[in-house]
This record gives sequence, C-alpha cells and structure tokens, in this order.
Amino acid sequence: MPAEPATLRPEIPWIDSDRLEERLAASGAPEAHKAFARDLARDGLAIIDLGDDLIGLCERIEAEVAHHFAPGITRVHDAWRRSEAIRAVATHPEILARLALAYGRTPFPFQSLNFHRGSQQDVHADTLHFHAEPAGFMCGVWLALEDVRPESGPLVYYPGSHRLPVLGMAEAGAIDGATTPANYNDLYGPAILRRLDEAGLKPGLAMLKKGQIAVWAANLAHGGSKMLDPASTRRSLVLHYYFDDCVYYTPMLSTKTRQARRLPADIATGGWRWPRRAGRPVSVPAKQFAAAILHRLTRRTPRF
Ligand SMILES: O=C(O)CCC(=O)C(=O)O
Repeated sequence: MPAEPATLRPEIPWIDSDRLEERLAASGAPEAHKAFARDLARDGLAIIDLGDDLIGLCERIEAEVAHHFAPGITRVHDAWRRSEAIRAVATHPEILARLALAYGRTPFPFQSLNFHRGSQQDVHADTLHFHAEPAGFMCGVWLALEDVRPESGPLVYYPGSHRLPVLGMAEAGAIDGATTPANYNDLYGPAILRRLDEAGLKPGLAMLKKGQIAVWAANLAHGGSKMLDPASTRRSLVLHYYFDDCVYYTPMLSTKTRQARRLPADIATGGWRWPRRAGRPVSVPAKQFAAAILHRLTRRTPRF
C-alpha cells in the first residue's frame, strides 16, 4: 500500500478527528470499511468479520505455534518470525485497508503475541506501553483462533474509554522515572479502574467466533477477564500496529526529560522502522539500536 505524501498525513488519527465523516465520504472505500472506522471512533473497538476467509490461516497458525506451548507457557512473543501464517494475517490487505482508512496513515504490524489460554491480564491501555508522536497512531488487533467461550476468560474492554485522558505512571502517582513492576501493579491498575468507574464506563466481553477480529484503539482500556474454567483454552493471536512517519516510544519507561524511543520491527519486511518526525529521522538511543541489531542477527526471519 503506497504511503501518502507527507503533506497529506493527518496529525491526528481520522477516528479522533471531527472530519472523520468528510474523510470517509471522500474515500470511495467499501461500506464495510467505513462502518469499521465509525465503530472504532465511537467505541474504541471494532470487529472485522471476513466470513470463513481466515479459518484456514487460524488453523495454520495453531499448527505453526503449537510446539512453543510447553507446560507452563501461556503466551509466545513474536512467533511471526517463524510463522508464515502469522505474517500472512498481519499483512492481510483487508486489515491494512481498514486501518489505513480509520487512521489516515499507512499501518505496519510490529509485534505478535500468541495465547493458548485466557491472559487474565489486568485492565490497561496500550498507551502506557506503546505510544506514538503524533498521539494515537497505534492499535491492537486480536484474532480468535477458536470460538471464545465465556468460561475461558474472554478479552474484556470498556467501550468509550479511548476518549478518557491518557493515563501515565505519573498521573497514576508514580515518581517520575521510577516505574517498577510493583508500582505498576499498585498504582496503575487501581488508577485506571478508578477512572473507568468515575466515568461510569461498563465492561464488555469480546465473544468472538474463530476467524473474527477485534481491533482496539491505543487508549482503550482492556485486559483479560477471569478464567472461570482453568482448564479451558482460548487460543488467540494479538498483533500490535504502528503507523508510518511517527516517533515510537514506551511511556512507562520514559521520564519528563527522556523519551524511551523504540525501533519497532516491521513484520512485512522482517526489518525495522526508524522513528520519524514530519518525514525526518529522529535519534534512537544506542541501547535500542544495539538490541534491534542483535534481534535481527539472532532471529532469522524467512522471506515470504
Ligand atoms: O487477550 C487478552 O486476554 C488480553 C490481551 C491484551 O491485553 C493485550 O495484548 O494488550
């Protein structure tokens, strides 16, 4: 998909803009894509249903990652490097076209997570972990590799919470630059739940069928609900996307004076994307650069 000329790239995602309808009308996009963008703008989560199109890929993903799930391992990071089927989903034209329409920039997938069971992950927004400048150019894509059952700990989310102010560790009460696993759990978790409660937002469960996809906006509060049956499986694939020509960083590890910049991978090429501001490359700390090179050298990604 060709990148838009830099002059046409919006500074805020279309889904966050009061010009969304104007943009959709001018796009000539299929009605299903427009409905997706409207749902994402309104709720912060939207469903992509490609009928049976992804069923075969779901089965291939399961076959390609099954051997990673040794006893005790419930999530696998970046299996895209070894799974052609994950790369095929991550770069699926139907997903990329919807994201490009909703955001107004060209998306690229940079990370994958496979789950065998429910994650039971605490409620959070991805804006704490993966943020961008300009803000909002990041989203999560969740593919059901099997029908989700209520007892398996479905993905939980709070419709409308993407419109709340971004909650960082400082707003949650942490001393600047002092994020630790303990204060993350003690401060961030309760703070986001308090905000959701004060805003009167109620949770929903993503009861997806095999092959259906949920896309969430970066600031949507979400997590994994409690597994009512500990033996149940809930096989799923999570992909994280950034958009071109942005600065990518980790707010949780940033301070008032130091932005913890990222050098995200690009699943489409197996390489990485250099962060940019208005078309110009920005600096990346040597540590991140070295980590990206090491990653590249030690984890071979076959071409496809
Ligand atoms: O799949 C889940 O249970 C939660 C996933 C999640 O919160 C995430 O990937 O950010």
